[in-house]
Formats: sequence, C-alpha cells, structure tokens
Amino acid sequence: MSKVQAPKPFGPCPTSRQLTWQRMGMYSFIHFTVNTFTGREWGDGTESPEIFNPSELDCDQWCSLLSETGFKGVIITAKHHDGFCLWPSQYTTHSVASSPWRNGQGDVVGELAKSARKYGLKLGIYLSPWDRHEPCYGSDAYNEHFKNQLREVLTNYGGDEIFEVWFDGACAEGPNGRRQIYAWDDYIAIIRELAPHAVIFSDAGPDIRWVGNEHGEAGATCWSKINRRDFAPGHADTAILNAGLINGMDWLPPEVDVSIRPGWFNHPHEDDQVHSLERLLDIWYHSVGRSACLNLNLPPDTRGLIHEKDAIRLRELKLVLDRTFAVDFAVRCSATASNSRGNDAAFSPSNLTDGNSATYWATDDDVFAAEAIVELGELQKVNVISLKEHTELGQRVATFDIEWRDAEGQWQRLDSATTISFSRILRTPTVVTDALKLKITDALACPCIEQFSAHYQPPVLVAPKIIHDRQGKIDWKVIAADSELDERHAKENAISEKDDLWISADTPYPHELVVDMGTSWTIEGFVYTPPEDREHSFGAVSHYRFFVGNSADQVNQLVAEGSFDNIINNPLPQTIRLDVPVLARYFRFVAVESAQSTRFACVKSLDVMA
Ligand code: FUL
Repeated sequence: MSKVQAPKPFGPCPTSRQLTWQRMGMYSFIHFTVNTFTGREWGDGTESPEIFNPSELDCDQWCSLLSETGFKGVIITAKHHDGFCLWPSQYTTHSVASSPWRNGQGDVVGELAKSARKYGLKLGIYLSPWDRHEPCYGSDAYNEHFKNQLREVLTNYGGDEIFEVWFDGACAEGPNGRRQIYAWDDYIAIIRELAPHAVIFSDAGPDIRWVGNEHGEAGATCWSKINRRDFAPGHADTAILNAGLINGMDWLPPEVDVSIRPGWFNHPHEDDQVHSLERLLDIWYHSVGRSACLNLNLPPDTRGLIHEKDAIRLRELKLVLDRTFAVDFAVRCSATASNSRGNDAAFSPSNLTDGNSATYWATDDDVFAAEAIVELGELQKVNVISLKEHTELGQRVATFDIEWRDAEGQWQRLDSATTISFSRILRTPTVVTDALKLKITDALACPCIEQFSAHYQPPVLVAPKIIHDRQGKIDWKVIAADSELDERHAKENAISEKDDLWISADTPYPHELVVDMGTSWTIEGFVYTPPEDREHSFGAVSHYRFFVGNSADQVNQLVAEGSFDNIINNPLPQTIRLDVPVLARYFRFVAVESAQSTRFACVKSLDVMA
C-alpha cells in the first residue's frame, strides 16, 4: 500500500457505464429500412410495407464481418423517421409484419440480436422519436406509443445486454402537420429500468453526446465534458459538441457517427463512393484517437447484405490498424519523470509503460507542468504516439508536446497537441529514435497519465483519383437569377467548376435560377450541391421545384419537386431523378424553402444528368 494519497478526482468523472462504453472504441451503425428500397435518405412515412423485401438478408453476414474486423457492437435503426418498424411491433401494423419478407413472419431486430450474441457483439437500438407515419404523432398519445415501443424492443431483445440507445435530434412535423413535444425524462427512465447498462446517446446525453457533424471528426481539442443544462436533443451548439468545454460540469464524451459511404442508407449508385482507406484511417484517428467512440455506418443493400466493396474496405482498415498497433515499442521500457507524486512507486513514471490500465504516473498536487522520458532501449522507427489519461479521476491535461531524441542526443519537437482524456492517438512524422518525451505544458490539475505507447504505421497505398470531365457544361449560361449580393457570389458560380457559391438576394423565398444549356439534352435528373462550409450552410435549400422548357421565356414544365433530406447535418450533393426523362434546352431551379429559415439561398453547384 502506498503511503502517499492518490490525487483527488478533478471535475466530472465517467460513470462505470460510460467507461465500459468508452473501452469499446469502435462499433457499427446499420441503417436499413424502406429507404433502402426507395433510394431516399428520409422516408416520409407513406411508403408501403410491400416494398420491404430483402432477397438474402443475413445478419450473420453482418456480424461475422464486424467481429472479424474489430467492431465491438452493432446499432440497428429499429425505426427510422419513416416509422417503419424492423420488428413486428404490437403497436403498429407499419412494420415487417406487413411486408412480403419472410411472408410477414420476419424480425430483423430479433435476427440481429441473435446473431450479435453468436459473434460476441453487443446490441444497440436506434429508435427515431420523429415518426412521419404514426397518426397520433404530435399529441400526448404519441409519447405513450413511443414509450410502449421502447419497452417492447428493450424487453424483447435482451435489455440487460443492450449497450446503447440512440436518440436522433432530427424532429419535425408528423403526418398531420403537428410537432411532438417529447417526454425525454420518461424515455430515459424506461431505458434505465430495462437496459441498465446502456448508454443513452443524444445531443445532450445523458451519457454520450453527438460530435456535432456527420463527417467523422471529433475536435483536435476534445474535452469529454460539457454543460448538459445548456443543451437539449436537437438543440445544441455544434462547435461545443465537437470540442467539449474545458470547464464543463458534466462528463459527456462524444460518439462520432459517420457512414462508410456518402449516404446513411445504401444506394447502389454510391457503390463506387465507399470511403477510401486513407479517409477511413483519418476518421479512425479523429474519433478513437480523440477520445470518442467511432460508430461507423455500414448500410445493407436490397439483398440485405453488407456490400462486398464495404467489406473489403473494413478488412483493409483492420489490416493497417493491426500492423500499426501489434507492437508497442514503449511497453516495459524504463521511464523517468521531472516530478513523481511523493516520490512514491505507486505513482512512478514506469506506470506509463507497464501495460496496466489500473496504474498511472501522477505528479504532486501543485505540479501542472511536467515531463516524462521513455527510453526505448534501441533505435525504433516511430510515427504514432498513443496516450491515455486515468479518466477515473477526470480529464486534466490541456496542452502537451511530444519530443524525440536525435542521433546527437538533442531533444527535438515531434508534435504539439491539446487534450488527452481516455485516448489520444497522434500520427507524427516518422523518426528513428531511442527515446521519447511527453512534455505536459499545461493541466487543470496534477496530471494522471495511464499509458504512453509508441508505434509505427506502415505507408498506406493511396488509390489513384479519377477526375470526371463535365462534358457540355462549357456552353451553359445563367439567363436569370435574383440579384446576387456581390460579384464573389455571382449567379455563374452555380454552374462553374469552381468552388465558389451563388448566393441569392437577401429577400424572402422563393429564389430561382434559369439556365440555358446551349443545346437540348435528354435530362434524367439533376444534382443540387449545397454549401458545405458552416458559414454558408444557412443558405442550404430544403424544398425545391425543377422546371424545364425549350424557349428562354417559357421554362414552365414542372418535372420534379420535393425536399432534400438531412441536408444540414450531411451536406451532400442531392441527386434527384426525374420520373420520366425529358428533352429540353433550359432548366429552372426554384429554391422554395430554406433549411434553416434564412432569407437567402446558396448553391454550390447545379448539374444535370443527361
Ligand atoms: C440523422 C438522421 O436524420 C439521419 O437520417 C441519420 O439517421 C443520422 C445518423 O442521424 O440525424
């Protein structure tokens, strides 16, 4: 027993439920519903259950792939915004029970629960509070309905074993135009009762938070804490969600949810857009490596299988991570420090390299800046450094440097970073060295560091990029548009190859653009690319109308109208296919409604598919 007192916990600390979740590191999202069969990202609730008919659904294919490639759990969209239930709910007929799949006898959630158990994966449930089908949505009765469904899934599919319940912030009108006021406290109480080990995800926790974007990136500074009282599901500052708060009062670490493809649901035309290995590695280092968990979405296709291309990418990711982390050059190496708590062996720097997560190096209470040197014993090639704070005692380190010892014995800086928390994994330039130094330059309380590891990631071959030639666009002309703000945001930007935007006049909607394509094309559809940057995302368009015509003053034939789904959180190019292709020289894009209630509209680009 040590004679020196251990440091006192500092600020909010994780619960054991949160720690168990954090140790999982990576798990997967499965987005699957009627959208898989309609090609949409948000179903509107009018889809017939008849269309849900996967030809070869096999949860064992999903789970064996996931466990083989290092995933620890799987979260299924038991019900997405369209209201279609992947289990035969006794509270609605809008479910698999009304579909032709397995003659209405099937149960996707049940099959997944069984298969997950078989492959050693934990099960998570996504149950969308927003329900665009349920007639009672928007009334007190809906809260009862939702609670019944919650009880039903948590009871039928192994409550005790469920590791996460995922609450979506997306909320709008239901089928009768009413919005719901959700009974969050009741929902949470039901989960605590029936799934006591599950963490609850939302913009505001209570256990884990959304990371503020859907492109796979926790902040380079990432505090595991925020102030929950300032947020509610669907109402949170995305910058704070991303970086957390240095003095946050609640322990609420982020989950990075991101799809392996552009959309959340499988669309065959995205089979060639599965993220590259390079991109997946970035996502991994910017999530697991920034003290978040990674929830990577793998959407099954209409067969009910995870596509071969997605599977290959997961195996590649696993290979690189295995090669990188199989060897830790620092493990069991000797370590010294500028300060070690009470000079007591219990808090010695050798705890950094003992491979034991119960021990840590700590300094005296009044020491907030300190350094530890790890002697590697021989020259090693290093380009990845992995650190862990002993988060049972809170998050403390604010800034630090990593240094390496060169051939002349001089210390050189390898990297500087902010925040560590549960895990900080840095990719650095490659150095060959026999010693490394962790130099903590600022902390909120005496640092308590559990682990220092050094690795080498072999080079990853980058696939060649294919540049598409946008044939024909050269002769296009914008012949009408409402006046632009200034030259930088000119209407021509909407059809140019450049990154610039068209920003309409700052007057009430609608706004429109009329384009002369120079010659007639058989138009099969169009693509609206919204602004991707935060500043302009306010100009994203949510509802559109698309007209064509064959003379400049009569572009009046309405060939498509509708809404762009999930455009704020996932600002992807929106591809709209016409029901029937049409031959025309002119098109008119009308921005009918703004996604964020602004007056102006923004277009990064408009393309037609011909
Ligand atoms: C969002 C939803 O609107 C998307 O469709 C998707 O489910 C994503 C994970 O969360 O808020």
